[in-house]
Formats: sequence, structure tokens, C-alpha cells
Amino acid sequence: QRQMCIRDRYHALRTEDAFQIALQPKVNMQSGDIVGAEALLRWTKPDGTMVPPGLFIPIAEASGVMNKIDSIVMKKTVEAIKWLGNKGINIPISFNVTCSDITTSNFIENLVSLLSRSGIEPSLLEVEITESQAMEDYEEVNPVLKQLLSMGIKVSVDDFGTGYSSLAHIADLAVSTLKVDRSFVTKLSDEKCAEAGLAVCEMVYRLAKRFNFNIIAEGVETEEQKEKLIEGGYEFAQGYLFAKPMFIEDFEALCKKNT
Ligand code: G
Ligand code: MN
Repeated sequence: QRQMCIRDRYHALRTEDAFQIALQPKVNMQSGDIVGAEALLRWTKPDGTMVPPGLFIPIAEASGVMNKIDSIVMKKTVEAIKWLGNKGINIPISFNVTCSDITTSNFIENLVSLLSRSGIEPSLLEVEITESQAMEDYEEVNPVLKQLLSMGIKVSVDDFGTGYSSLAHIADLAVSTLKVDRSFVTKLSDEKCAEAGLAVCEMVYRLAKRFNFNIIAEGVETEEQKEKLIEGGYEFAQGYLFAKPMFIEDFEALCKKNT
């Protein structure tokens, strides 16, 4: 079974087309406007079946091809920005990186050459790194994030609130946006821990305001969560309540419908 999976994967990597990205909208909760999107990896096997990321990412990591996959996502994200731009849709699209990715010597180099070849505005590109990854190797990662910001690329901290060690560095963290972790949003509609969830969401909101970060809530699934977030001052969110990740043609249609 596992053997088969690895062989499939090599085949997929050679073709590259087996990997697609799906785009999940980021929205203004009040107006419903789509203000951005996150690119999420999808793998279609040669037989046409889709393999969920939860299954293939651990395998890719274990077999040391995660870097290759991440660079495919980066390339496809830039292609998506260009494709949407040609249709008159100019909104930032983010992709996820790991700390081992961005601290390799050629990450910035690759990105610079990709950007210049594509001709897209750097401000339409956004990098997401999890809080725990950013903090694990803070001394090495933060300078790279700073470099991205100086190139005009946006940076988001993903799963914010789960790696509390970042409080030590919050003032110097080179990022534009905090993405409040889904677990806190989920708690907002769970009567057993709604109060704790709200307290964390409010605290992160104040932190963001105090240190001039943008803020977005992830994993919003219910109206109740949305209402509480709006009450807490949140403007932007991402989650199944608004839209699931979708292929680019559907994303284009949704953007067109919303304007
Ligand atoms: O850690 P990160 O935010 O990059 O994770 C994104 C993952 O979360 C994707 O796999 C995406 O499909 C999933 N996701 C996005 N919105 C929701 C949501 O509202 N609920 C849940 N359970 N998962 C979500
Ligand atoms: Mn993410």
C-alpha cells in the first residue's frame, strides 16, 4: 500500500500537473467581499482520484520531497495570481511555507526570479508560516520574513495563539497579519468553552491592534462564531461558512458574482 503510494507520488512529481492548488476565499464578514485567498495543495492521482493533504503530506515529508512540493505550490500560486489578474481580479493570494523551506539559501532567489518572470505585483503574493515554525527557528526565520516584507510581499502567521512563545518576540515579528487559530474560533460556539475562546480571540485582537498587525480569523463554520467575531471587532475571516477551497475557475466565478 505504502510502496504504491510512493511510486504514485514520483509519477505525480514528474508530471507536476497532478498537483493543483485550490483557493479558499478570505472575506470581509460584513460586506461579503472577497479580499484574498489561500492556496491549498490538491493532489490528483493518475487514476483521477484525489488524495487529501492529510494523507500525502506526511509521506512527502518522510521521503524528503516536501521542498519540491512547496516550490510547486509557490509556482502555482504565482500562476494563479497572474491568471486572475488577466481576468481583472487583483487580490492577494497566500501560500504556506515551512521554516526549512524559507531558510534554504535559494528560497528568496527562486522567488525573486519567479516574480520577475511573471511580472506580478509582489503585494499580491502572501506567505503563510505557522506560529510554531516561525518561533522554533526565530533567529533564522525572522530575517527572511523581514526580507519578504521589504520586497513588498505580505507575511501571515498561521495558527496564531497556539505557539505562545511568540509573545517574547511579538514586537519584532516581521509579519503583516495574524491568523487566529481555528481552535479558538471553534470554541466560540461550544458552550463549555465559549468564554475562554472569546477571551483568546479578544486578546489576540488587542495584540494585533497594539502592534499594528492585520488580523483574520480562520476556520469560521457557523453564524454564531461569525457574530461573536464581528462583535469582537473582527472584519476578516476564512472558513467553510463562507466558502470551501475551490478550483480557480470556480473562484473566478465567485469573485465575478460578488462584484
Ligand atoms: O493551517 P492552515 O490554516 O494552513 O490550514 C488550512 C486547512 O484548513 C486546509 O486544509 C483547509 O481545507 C482547512 N479549513 C479551511 N477552512 C476550514 C473550516 O472552516 N473548518 C475546518 N475544519 N477546516 C478548514
Ligand atoms: Mn494556512
